[in-house]
Amino acid sequence: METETILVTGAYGQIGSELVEALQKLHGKEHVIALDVKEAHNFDGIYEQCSVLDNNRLQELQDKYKFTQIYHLAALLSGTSEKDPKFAWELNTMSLLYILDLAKEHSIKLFWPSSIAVYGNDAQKDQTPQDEKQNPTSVYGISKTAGELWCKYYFEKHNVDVRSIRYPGLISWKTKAGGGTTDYAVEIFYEALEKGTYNCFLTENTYLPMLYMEDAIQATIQLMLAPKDAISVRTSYNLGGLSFSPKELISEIKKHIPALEVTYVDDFRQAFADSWPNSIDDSVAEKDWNFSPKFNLEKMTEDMILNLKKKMVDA
Ligand code: AKB
Repeated sequence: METETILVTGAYGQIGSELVEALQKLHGKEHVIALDVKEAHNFDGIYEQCSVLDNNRLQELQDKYKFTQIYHLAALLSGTSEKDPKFAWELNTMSLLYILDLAKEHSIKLFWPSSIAVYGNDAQKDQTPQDEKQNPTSVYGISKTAGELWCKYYFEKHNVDVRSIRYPGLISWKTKAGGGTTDYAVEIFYEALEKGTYNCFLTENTYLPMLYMEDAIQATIQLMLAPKDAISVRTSYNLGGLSFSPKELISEIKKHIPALEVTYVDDFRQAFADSWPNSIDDSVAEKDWNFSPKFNLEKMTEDMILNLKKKMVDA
């Protein structure tokens, strides 16, 4: 493998915290630079505190480290974006443009995350195809649709090797999700173990595509390692993996925590969930770079509970 110098933005986020560790294992700690707007706390590796909207600083960091790859993860998710739409647009879209320009000027290979939020009410709900129409209803979804088109534009006009995944809801035990619509599927595990009760903000039969973080990290790295000519999609790849409703997840969790009690009070995120796919057709990702998730609902639930219990004992 060639020697890479890799920047990961949003390094303290749900994906970033696990991706940094995986990249450190693959490339060595000295080759991964973690960046976040937060102050470093107990960080094991190279860390830079910086806003992704500070374009001058990003350029200085490029001069300092000479990045060959960037994973640009910093963004506001669907719930938080609605609270400050203009800031969400600026953070999610302007920072991508700064990074795309860096990638263009310095021939950097780039990963950028899109989301199932690009789809709207008029998209096919079940097994949503790769090229289905996009009419997003959330500020977050709008920023992701625009971002996908910017990625394709920079690939076609400037030959930037930018690769992207439309992540579904991601379920993880190392770092909590923050500000999304699919967060219920992470929160419920914590509350089931800590309190034995959960108040769900989506209705019980809301199906959404989901993926366990281990599979998401594996897919992300696999996509970045794939040969350039295998990449047929320069907007963003559909990725599904799992599809389940709160009711189905609860019945799986109850196999481990039978006393769990759940109430339902839906909030503004229900409308986003209703506008998103129930499940995703990810056959193009499978064909182009062999996406093949390992975790089903049962295995994922078991692994989450096992690891969260250990984490709670160690805390
Ligand atoms: C969210 O719920 O906002 C995110 C996403 C599906 O992109 N998890």
